[in-house]
Amino acid sequence: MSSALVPSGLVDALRKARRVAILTGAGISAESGIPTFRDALTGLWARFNPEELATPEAFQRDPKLVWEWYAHRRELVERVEPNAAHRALVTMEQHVPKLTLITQNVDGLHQRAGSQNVLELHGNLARVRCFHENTVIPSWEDTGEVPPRCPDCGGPLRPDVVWFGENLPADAFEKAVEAAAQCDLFFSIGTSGVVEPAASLTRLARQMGATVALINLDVEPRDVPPLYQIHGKAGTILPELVQ
Ligand code: BV8
Repeated sequence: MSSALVPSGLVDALRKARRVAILTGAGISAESGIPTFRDALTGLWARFNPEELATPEAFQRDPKLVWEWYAHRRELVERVEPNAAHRALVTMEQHVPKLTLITQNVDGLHQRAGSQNVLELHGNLARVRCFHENTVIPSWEDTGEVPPRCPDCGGPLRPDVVWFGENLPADAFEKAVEAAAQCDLFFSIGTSGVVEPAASLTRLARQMGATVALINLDVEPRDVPPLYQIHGKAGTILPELVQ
């Protein structure tokens, strides 16, 4: 059933869709209390530009600062819960024959909400890996050093996220490209579409003839298929869409 928030054409497209692909960004976690990348980070980190901290060069220049930035974000993520938008995508996944959830977020909230088929294009800040060997390190001795040392090679540990200038995990991105190219219906939810190559997935879906729906706070409303632009909060719109 359509509502004032969701165009009836999009409700129909979702009902008929065989394959749905979804790209999410920081905006879908905003209502859980996690600042988006583009918002000035609050408090201690407000003076840093994320794009300057989220790089291998920043880590090599000041590993302690970068490690502590991620430790701060990890603690924040541990304190918050998935929101109604994350939960609505779990409901959608249960009713669509094939749904691929591609996220740029590193907060793990889609998995905590219960989404099963999640592709993490930019890693996950709950995981840690060796800076030299790139192996994921499940646990390490807390010697008080910041960043902690790799138990295998003694080098520094780093968050298991993709920094600017680093390649995306090839398997995840290949699957994301395949899902975007083959879907009937593509959602871009809570992303400014600035960061590549993630942003290219929305363009690919459109080029391949999918119906595309953008859900964001900074889009002009549009409901002319095959492109829908829905202005508003993901936590309000998505539950309406899947009800
Ligand atoms: C790559 C993990 C190949 C870390 C992230 C020069 C040299 C090298 C590369 C480049 C270069 N120039 C450009 C590039 C490409 C670069 C890039 O895209 N740069 C940008 C700045 C232009 N990309 C890369 O480097 C990628 N790798 O290209 O490899 C390569 C390799 C070597 C050399 C050349 C090429 C790697 C990119 C991954 C970076 N890592 N995250 C961490 O998190 O710390 S990206 C990070 O920023 C996030 O993961 C996310 O992807 C991105 C933030 O974007 P959004 O999620 O969209 O968030 P944003 O705040 O921007 O927007 C939020 C939106 O939500 C807003 O529109 C808002 O209106 C909306 N919103 C808010 N609230 C709500 C809402 N909507 C709905 N409801 C709400 N309630």
